[in-house]
Amino acid sequence: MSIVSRKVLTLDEFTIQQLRDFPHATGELSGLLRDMGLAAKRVNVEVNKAGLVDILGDAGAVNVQGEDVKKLDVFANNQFTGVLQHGISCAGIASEELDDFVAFDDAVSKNSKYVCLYDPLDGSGNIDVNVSIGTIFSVYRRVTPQGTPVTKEDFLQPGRMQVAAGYMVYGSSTMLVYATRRGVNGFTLDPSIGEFCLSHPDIKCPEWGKIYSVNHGNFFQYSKGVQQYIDACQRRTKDNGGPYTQRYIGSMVADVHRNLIKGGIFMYPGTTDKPKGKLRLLYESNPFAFILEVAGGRATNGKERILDIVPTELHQRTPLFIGSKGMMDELDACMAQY
Ligand code: P6P
Repeated sequence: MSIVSRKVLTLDEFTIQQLRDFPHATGELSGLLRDMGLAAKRVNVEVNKAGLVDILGDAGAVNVQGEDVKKLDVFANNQFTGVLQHGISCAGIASEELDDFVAFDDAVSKNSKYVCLYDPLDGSGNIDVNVSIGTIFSVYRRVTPQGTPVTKEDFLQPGRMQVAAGYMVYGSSTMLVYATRRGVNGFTLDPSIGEFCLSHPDIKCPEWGKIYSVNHGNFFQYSKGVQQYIDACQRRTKDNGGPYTQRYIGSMVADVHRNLIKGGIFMYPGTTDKPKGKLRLLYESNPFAFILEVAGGRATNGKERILDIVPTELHQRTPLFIGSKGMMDELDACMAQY
């Protein structure tokens, strides 16, 4: 019998194959995910050129093609907003780059059943030192009637209502990882064919890990419980499940992606200066919380499950503790003592 080479599925093929298992699905969510993949490929091209900004011109300049050079995060925002607005699956968006949400007003979009929220380019401050950066996105079914313009109510849903969430990491390779309730799957961009290919099927977060990620510079601004947990991480030895390694590169997508794959915990706690922390609930913490929970991990704000928080405003912040279940349970035990 001839040996059939293992078929590597592209993102498009994978999302279409998922439809085969759900014959009643309209394919809108699959279409939205493919749209996000298309925009990510365009963003990836520009991110990879970022180091040439002196040659290609910085934001505000006019490049050799006579085009206005935009800041990369503005460019990224325009790419994601554009593909969703011109697709058939999304009725409106909210973005870290925009003060308010955008209701798409054409008839096709108004009749779509999903809304999407994203941080189009998280960690963009790391671009000039060539550290991995990323895009983070979240998808909800709208709660207002199809055919009408979306309202803020469609965006202020608790994270447990997400139908999908994902991220792209523009690093040594470019990956797209997304979760639905059926599982978490990772795709790596193959530049030779310009397609995201299934490279990490059915990702599970290890129940334990040895990596803890936190900004030690804020240590003395953290609560006693957080300080206690960090201290316990540092005291781990080979005789009690350690030694642990501290890894924190200041780019949430890269830090959380690594901990998802290898096991670990990522913390952005509240501080005395910023009690709510720095990270946004709707388009940073919620998407990652959904992904980690589907993969078997946990995510809290130090007191409650991130996905249960009922949002009150688009850009609200939250402390975030996320990662391997065993490590999160241990953190809870520390926090409960104080
Ligand atoms: P700090 C990037 O600016 C970001 O939003 C996240 O990607 C990252 O985890 C965090 O901020 C780093 O913040 O205060 O530790 O430099």
